[in-house]
Amino acid sequence: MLMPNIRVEESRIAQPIGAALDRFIKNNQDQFQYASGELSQLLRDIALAAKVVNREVNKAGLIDIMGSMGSQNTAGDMQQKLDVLANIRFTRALMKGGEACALISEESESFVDLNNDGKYVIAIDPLDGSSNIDVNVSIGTIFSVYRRKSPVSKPISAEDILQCGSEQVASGYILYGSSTMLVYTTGHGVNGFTYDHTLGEYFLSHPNMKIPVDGRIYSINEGSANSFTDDVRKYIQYCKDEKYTARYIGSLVADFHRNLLKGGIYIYPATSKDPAGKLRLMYECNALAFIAEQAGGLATDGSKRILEIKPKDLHQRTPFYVGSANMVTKAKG
Ligand code: FDP
Repeated sequence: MLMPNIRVEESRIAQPIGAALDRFIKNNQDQFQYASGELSQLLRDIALAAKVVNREVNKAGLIDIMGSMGSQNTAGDMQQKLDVLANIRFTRALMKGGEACALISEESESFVDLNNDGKYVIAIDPLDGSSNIDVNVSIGTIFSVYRRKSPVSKPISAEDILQCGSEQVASGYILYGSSTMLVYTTGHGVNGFTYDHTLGEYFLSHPNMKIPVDGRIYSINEGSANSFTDDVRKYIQYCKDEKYTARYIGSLVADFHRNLLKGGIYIYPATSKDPAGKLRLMYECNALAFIAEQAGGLATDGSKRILEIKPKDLHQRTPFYVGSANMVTKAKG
C-alpha cells in the first residue's frame, strides 16, 4: 500500500519538543565574549546538579530529608536538611567541574576555595524559600557567575569575590515548582527551559523571555506593613486603589518567575526590623536583577540600580524592588 508522503516538518502528530539545553548552550556559545567553552561547561554543571536537587526535592516527603538540621546558617536561619543537601550537591558539581575557583553561598560564612584553576566565581543560594520546603510549596536555586579577576596562579582575592552585579557574565535560577524550570541569561536575553523528567533533559520552552512593561500584580509581605516606610505603604495603597492583584508565595524565585511571565512587582523593602532589607545582594538580588533587566524590567533598592551596588560583604543585605519597568519606577515614589 502506498503511504501518503507526509513531510516531517509539517507533521502535526509529532510536534517538535524544543532545543535541548546542551544544544542551546553550544549553539549560543559564540555570543559570549570569552567563548572558550568553559562558561558553557559551568552552566551544564549547574544544570546537572539541579537535576539531582530536583530529584531530592521531589521525594522530600518520602525520606528523612525534611525538617531542620538543628543548626543555623550565616543569616541565622535554621538550616533545613534540604538546604544543606543542595549546598553539597552544587559545591561538589562545581568543584569537580573545574571551571569555578570559588563559591559564595548562603550556607557558608566565608567563600569556599574550590582548589581549581577555574576562571569563574559563583555566588549561589542553593535552596531559596526554605520555609516553604516542609509544606510542599515551590522553592528555587539562584546563581550568579563572575569572571575571576586575579591571575589563576595567585590566591583568590577580595576583588574576585566582591564584584558588582553589573560584572556578572551569567545568572539564572531553577524553580522547583509544578514543573521544574531553569531560566538563565548570559547578557543576550533570557531563556527558560522546562525539565522533562522522563527524558532527563531540559528543553527550551520559553525563548527570549520579556517581562511586560506594565503589570497588575504586587508581591510583598503585607503582614509587615507596620514596619514599612510611609513611601512603601503609600505604594501599596496605590496598588489597592488601582485594583491590582496581591500575590505573595514567600519564595523569591517563585514570586519573581510569576511576575516575569505575567507582569508585576516584587518588593522586599527596608523594615524597622531589617533596616537594610532581608534579601542578600550577592546570591539573591544580583542574579534576579540581571535577568529582570535582560527581560526589559528593572531592579532597584528603592532608588539605586541593584547591579551598581558595590558589595562590602559576602552576606550583605539590600531592599529589593524588581519587576515590570513602569511598576518599579512608580514604586520609587
Ligand atoms: P525564606 O526566608 O523562606 O528562605 O530569601 C529568603 C526568603 O525566603 C525569600 O525566598 C522570600 O521571598 C522571603 O525570604 C520571605 O520572607 P518573609 O517571610 O519575611 O516574607
